[in-house]
Amino acid sequence: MTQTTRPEPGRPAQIRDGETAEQHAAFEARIARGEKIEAGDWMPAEYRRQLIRMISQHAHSEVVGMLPEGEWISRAPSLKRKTLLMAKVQDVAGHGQYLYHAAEPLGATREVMLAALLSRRAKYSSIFNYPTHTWADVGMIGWLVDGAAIKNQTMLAGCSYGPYSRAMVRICSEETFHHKQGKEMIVLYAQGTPEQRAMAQEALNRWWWPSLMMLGPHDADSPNSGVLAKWGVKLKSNDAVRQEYLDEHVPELLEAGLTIPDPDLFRGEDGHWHHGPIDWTEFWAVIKGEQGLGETRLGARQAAHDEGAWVREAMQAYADRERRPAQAAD
Ligand code: FAQ
Repeated sequence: MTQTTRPEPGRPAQIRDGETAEQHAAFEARIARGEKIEAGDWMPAEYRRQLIRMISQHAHSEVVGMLPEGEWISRAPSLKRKTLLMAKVQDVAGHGQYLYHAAEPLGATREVMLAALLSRRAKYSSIFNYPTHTWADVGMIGWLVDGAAIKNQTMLAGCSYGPYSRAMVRICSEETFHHKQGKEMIVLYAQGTPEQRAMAQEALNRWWWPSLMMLGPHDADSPNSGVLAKWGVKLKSNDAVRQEYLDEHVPELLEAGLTIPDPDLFRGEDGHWHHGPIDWTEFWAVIKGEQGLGETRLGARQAAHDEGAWVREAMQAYADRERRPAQAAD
């Protein structure tokens, strides 16, 4: 859809063939005034490309994100926990829908986006390639993963692209419920029997570092951040969001009586919590599917896609019939 052109000297790389500096200036003035950009408005090709990349990857993350917790629906320890988890997983399916809808008017069809996921050309969040070993992982995903997602998405709710921003408002309000149910569960286990305490601590040991990684590489290693910040999509950097996540979650986890598995963690004189070095080798290996459950997750998505073929065919047949001009009864 977009063409990569060699930038002329003095011409910003984001101005593509067929676009003018005046169009860019008018577009950036709209963003500076706090206006939302809607799907039918003029936008730079690079803004469109970045939004499709980011929103489709976000949608894929929601869809793949149903798998680690979905595995536990049939093994939930009580009716209450089962109904909460079913509601959460259904919400997450809905989040995927809102997000695909936000990307579609930009020119990305659902078929193309799903094909990119299934052929491993599109990414989805690294966090969902980690396994869920015990029921406490379900609680820890709610507390940490939804907690990190909310920090990132509250920021994105203010982004310049209207459909994404509005989807984020609704998604964040639902995720706040997911976050609370996870935290409530882990706090209970952390104060429970020795077995429950051990289960909660082991889950924290597994999810702590991946939850820090899911907010993206350090700012110096984040190639997309510059243009996304310039055009009002990312209002905070990866490290700034990670800092907010840390400052909220570290005191709460400690208060729950849990030990954070980072010997270098400390609270600085600046009042902020600072973590030790993150293993970015693991992060990239997990994203590439060289480590973790990437193949298992995509295998499950492929199977669901294949098994759903008859539903897509039936819907297409219905849509075709509805589009046909009314025929005479005879
Ligand atoms: N995993 O230049 P940056 C959830 C890639 S939703 C995989 O910093 P950017 C709900 C990145 O794509 C969780 N890849 O990239 C839930 C780029 O590669 P590319 C998902 C990652 O876009 C909870 C490269 O690294 N949330 O959890 C990751 O400026 C519980 C360089 O990075 C969203 O998608 C990663 N973690 O910043 C569901 C939010 N991080 O594409 C179920 C929207 C980076 O150039 C249960 N997305 N990469 O080939 C964003 O805010 C941004 O895309 C970031 C990354 C912040 C994730």
